[in-house]
Amino acid sequence: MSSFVSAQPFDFSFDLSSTALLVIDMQNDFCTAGGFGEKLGNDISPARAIIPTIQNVLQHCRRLGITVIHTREGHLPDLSDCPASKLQRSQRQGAGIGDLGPMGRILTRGELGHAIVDELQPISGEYVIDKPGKGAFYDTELQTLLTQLGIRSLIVTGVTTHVCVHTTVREANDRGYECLVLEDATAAFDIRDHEAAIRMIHQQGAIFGWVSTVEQLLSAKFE
Ligand code: TIU
Repeated sequence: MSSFVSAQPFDFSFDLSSTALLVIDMQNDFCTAGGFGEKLGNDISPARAIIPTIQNVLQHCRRLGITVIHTREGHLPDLSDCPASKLQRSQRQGAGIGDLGPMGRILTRGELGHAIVDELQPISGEYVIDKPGKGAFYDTELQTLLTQLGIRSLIVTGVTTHVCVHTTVREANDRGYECLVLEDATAAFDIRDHEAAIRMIHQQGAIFGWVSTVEQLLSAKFE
């Protein structure tokens, strides 16, 4: 069934069966005090604020039967998948990857900080992609999964708009996927980064994606 969402810069059309909802990095490390995001020097409240909004989107997509894919940024316990450059900059910023924090080792797989927040826990039948980088395609099985599922369009939510959301949408666009970013279901720690990132996506005639609100998605027309 084809669907049309009113979006910037023009309507986004997609087919339910070939669309996936991406929920990017809604983990304690970015959304909870003491995690990687806060230790980097950020106010994490914008990330927490979108949790109920994403719950709403998840509920809607689950009802429609849309494929749901969650991602988590984090590294293997031995940090063998963490480039030295990333490790050094995290340490310099007081958020050393692998160091012990209030929720276990920072940005490390298996730790509480790495877990998706309680409110957005995946349910049976949903996918979780663990990624060592900012983009969800780099060094992950996401491309293979999307090919197997016949996915062509992505509805994108999560954090942070200018870092992991942007990198993932850019990677997806280059691979031929059409991406709709929900501006009120994504967040950056600083509103200026969020607003600039959102504008960059849809300018130049949807140069690498479309942007709509959750309300616009919920009002999508089906044909
Ligand atoms: N620091 C920051 O804005 N973001 C990240 O490090 N990762 C994600 O965006 N998930």
